[in-house]
Amino acid sequence: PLAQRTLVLVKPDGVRRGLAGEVLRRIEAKGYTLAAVELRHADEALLVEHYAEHAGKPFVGPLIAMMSSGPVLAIVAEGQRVVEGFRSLAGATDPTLAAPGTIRGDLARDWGRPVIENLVHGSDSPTSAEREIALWFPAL
Ligand code: DAT
Ligand code: MG
Repeated sequence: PLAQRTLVLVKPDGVRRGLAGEVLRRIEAKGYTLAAVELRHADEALLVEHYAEHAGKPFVGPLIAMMSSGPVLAIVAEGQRVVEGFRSLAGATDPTLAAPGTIRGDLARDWGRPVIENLVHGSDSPTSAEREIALWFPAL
């Protein structure tokens, strides 16, 4: 089967805490290939597009504010079933409940605003992955 790609973001909380390298390490240790890695400060327009599926939900305002509070490390990872594979590495959305052994379970917690500071984003399907990669890395 052909290789697949996914978009991973180390969110500003993760970059601020010095965990960008640890996330890259876990992606590489799992055996996926890095196709692109770039530190960038996302503007609001990009984030509104990125989170289009959540438009109108109560957490989207605070989410976009958090995501634009500092630089993110944007990563394109590649390999068979990498979309599912990275979601498995990342763990459940709520970092308080994410299983130990996962990125969120091991490295993230609730700091007073439930769920939102969960360290990483990973595309949720191959279709979302290609849409998100086109947004973040138009040249790829
Ligand atoms: P995931 O990032 O696991 O794919 P999602 O796509 O449902 O989760 O939500 C996108 C992000 O929005 C998530 O990483 C953190 C934030 N979020 C989701 N549900 C939330 C909630 N109930 N309260 C606060 N933030 C939330
Ligand atoms: Mg999602």
